Amino acid sequence: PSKINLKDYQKPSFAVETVDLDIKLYEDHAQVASTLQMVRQSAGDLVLFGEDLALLAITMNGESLPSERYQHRAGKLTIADAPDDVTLEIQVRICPQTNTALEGLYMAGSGDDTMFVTQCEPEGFRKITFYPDRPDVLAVFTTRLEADKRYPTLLANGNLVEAGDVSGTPDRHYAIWHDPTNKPSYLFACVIADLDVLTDSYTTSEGREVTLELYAKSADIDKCDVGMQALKDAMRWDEVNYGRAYDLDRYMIVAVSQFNMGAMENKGLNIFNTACVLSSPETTTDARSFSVKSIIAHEYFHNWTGNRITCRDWFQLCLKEGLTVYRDQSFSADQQSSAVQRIDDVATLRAHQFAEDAGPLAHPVRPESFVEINNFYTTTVYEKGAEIVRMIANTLGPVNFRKGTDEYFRRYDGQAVTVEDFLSALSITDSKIEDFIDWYRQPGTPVVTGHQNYDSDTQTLTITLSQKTRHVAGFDAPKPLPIPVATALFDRNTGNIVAERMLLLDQETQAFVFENVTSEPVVSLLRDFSAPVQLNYAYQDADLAFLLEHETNGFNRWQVTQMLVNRILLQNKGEKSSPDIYLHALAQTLPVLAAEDAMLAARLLDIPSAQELASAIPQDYDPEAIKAQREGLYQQLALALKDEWAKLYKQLPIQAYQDSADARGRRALRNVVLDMAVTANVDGAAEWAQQQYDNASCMTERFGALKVMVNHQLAKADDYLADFYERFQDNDLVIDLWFSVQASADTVTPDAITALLTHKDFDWNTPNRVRSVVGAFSSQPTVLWTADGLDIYTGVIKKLDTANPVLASRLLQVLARWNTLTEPRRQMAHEQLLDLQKQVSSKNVLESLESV
Ligand code: HT7
Ligand code: ZN
Repeated sequence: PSKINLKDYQKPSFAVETVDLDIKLYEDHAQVASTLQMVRQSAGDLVLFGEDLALLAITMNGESLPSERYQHRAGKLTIADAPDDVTLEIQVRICPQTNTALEGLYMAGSGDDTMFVTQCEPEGFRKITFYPDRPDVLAVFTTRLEADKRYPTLLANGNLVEAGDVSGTPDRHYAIWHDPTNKPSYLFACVIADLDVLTDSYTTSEGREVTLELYAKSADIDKCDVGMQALKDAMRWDEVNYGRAYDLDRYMIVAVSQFNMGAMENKGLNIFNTACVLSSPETTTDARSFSVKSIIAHEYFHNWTGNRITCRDWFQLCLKEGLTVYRDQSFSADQQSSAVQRIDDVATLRAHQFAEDAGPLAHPVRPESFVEINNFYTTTVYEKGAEIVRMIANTLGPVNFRKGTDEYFRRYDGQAVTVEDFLSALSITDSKIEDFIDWYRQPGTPVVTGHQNYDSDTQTLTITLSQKTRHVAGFDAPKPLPIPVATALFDRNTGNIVAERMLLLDQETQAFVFENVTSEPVVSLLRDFSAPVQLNYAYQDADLAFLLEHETNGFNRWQVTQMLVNRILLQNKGEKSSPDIYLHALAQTLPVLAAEDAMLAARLLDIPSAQELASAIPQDYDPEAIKAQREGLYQQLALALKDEWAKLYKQLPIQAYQDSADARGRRALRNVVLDMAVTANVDGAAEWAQQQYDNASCMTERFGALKVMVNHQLAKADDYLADFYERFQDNDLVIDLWFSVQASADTVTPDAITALLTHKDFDWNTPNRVRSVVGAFSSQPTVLWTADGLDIYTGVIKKLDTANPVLASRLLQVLARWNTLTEPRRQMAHEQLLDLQKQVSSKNVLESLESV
């Protein structure tokens, strides 16, 4: 398959003014008729893309187009010598009923319980009809849908214009929708289904009355309130924080159980994975429910950052995704403790993005070439992209950042633009912002090293910082980047801050001098994680313990505990820190913090996952050794605070369910304490788990208890697993939890995974179910990196390669760490991957395998 390069970008030769689509759904196929009004913009052929389509007829300006007038090859239909004004009428036949790739128009569900939905980003529209399917072609769409009346719900983008019975066929009906906004084809959507709807309304700051509709299966309609409230909160938040109001009279969200990712921001008609929109206390954990709110907000925020201003080409994906993730993170930080939000965002970045940037799949936030764009919906594009926007926002400060975003919306509304355009608008108050372009171009996580020198005679403190980014093969030698390092100096005696500055490290090495420092302070660097870098500063462990006590916000306190843990677990040039200082500091902090901020207290007990630790090991990674060290430290922590667990657990009794930040914090801490207590063998702790399960007021408590029982193989674990299954067997999302708690268990075996993959409720066609076993299993490196583990894992990839290449390729990316393993695991993994290469054919999987 051929590579597409950013440098080869060319404007389309034709613009599309209007599109009329007519989609008729039948029992075993669909017929799609389209009329495109096109106008020449520049010299060149008229190019349409199409995949998996049977072309039935094509006319140009009213006349049938003979086959010698066009070329149809490799997914492209090219018409040379087209006139300047063109009306194309195209008829195709597609088969949504057998579309397991879940791109284009596809059927979800089975038997009598089916629905039809679309997924067009990035290149799914070309599986519906021939079209110039690229994000810089914007058009006004009118969509007519026709189907059997057993699908009463007919939805498409925009406003409903007309609906009625199809004359002559009493079982069929139709609806016509018109979307007045100019949009790229990747934002097209339609739904043909039998759904219930939760309706609400919202009045925008501009006085527009908007109807809000959340569509779900009737059994799920009682789980839509959280999502609806989040939508209204997001609409208000965008008006207040960015001055952006909604622009149509209707906003629809549809929940579907078979979906490749989380959700999709189609104009006025978002389509959501059920896992990312449904929420109820009895069936949804707090963590999931919180993420429902942020995903609803994310998709809503795309209406301005993505839909009204879109990407010129798919290389610019981070333009909409990085900015929108930054916006959803900021929204979520306003809904809970901002420290905990930052902790969770940084933990995700460090666990996944740093690993990606350290391995063979490293790529710039704005890639320069790809074979399959679906492979670039990565944590680098999304999360590192968001960190770049955050650095820009922090550098500008709130007032100038808002001036910059206002300018961005003013200049580019209705256009398809680039990262350079974004930076040029953001830099109206400070031209140095344009220097951030290198962050978009250069792969690899910069490593910042540093030390300090205090001179008591001159009362100056000099902090020397250096940066180095690894040279990733295939890219230019790395340049120094602008790295904002938020810094504070703490007086050792009083614990107060004596100076606070944002240091801008933009050269290879720089010295920063602080004057009038009367005694040697403790330096706190990279506060709030001011840049996505790895920091290796010459700290003493005691300084970190000091900062744990005195830092002024929860995030910075968490960050120093993580630094301490890393020093204990990961070899630092041959030396490892002793855990004593860490254990002592936590023993002092935890009891007080538990009463003040339970959620933060729970996070302070975090020990990075085995995968995250692995990502910091460049070679000779031994999964068994890492697991043993990690568990060893966890055990030491549990034992060091053994006397606390019973006290804390009693202070956190089960109460009637509440959805407040405080109640969520208490539930989170209770689950962590329960696990610690069982680990430390506290008397009666196994019974606490059973009682917590039996008396649970919500899923967070019930599932937390079940997880502890399964992970620690408590005597009654199997009985409780059976009870959980029995109680929730009709709820797919809860059964996903049942699969995942077993597949990710500390004690899982390859046989147990095989049993789950062959369970009667396992379903290869439902990505959520596949992820609940396969994704969960990949969190256990000691099992994954064995001959049997790899056999199972590569078997899954083979199975999905042609059925669902997007999912197969995403799952495959986990294996990118093979190269760092110790022998003989490394050799074994390499052989398995070479063998896999011979047995797969999708360009998605082949491209990932080539880089891996
Ligand atoms: N913009 C969307 C990205 C996306 C996607 C979503 C669902 C299914 C397949 C998909 N391919 C790409 C999601 C987002 O970032 O909001
Ligand atoms: Zn997005």
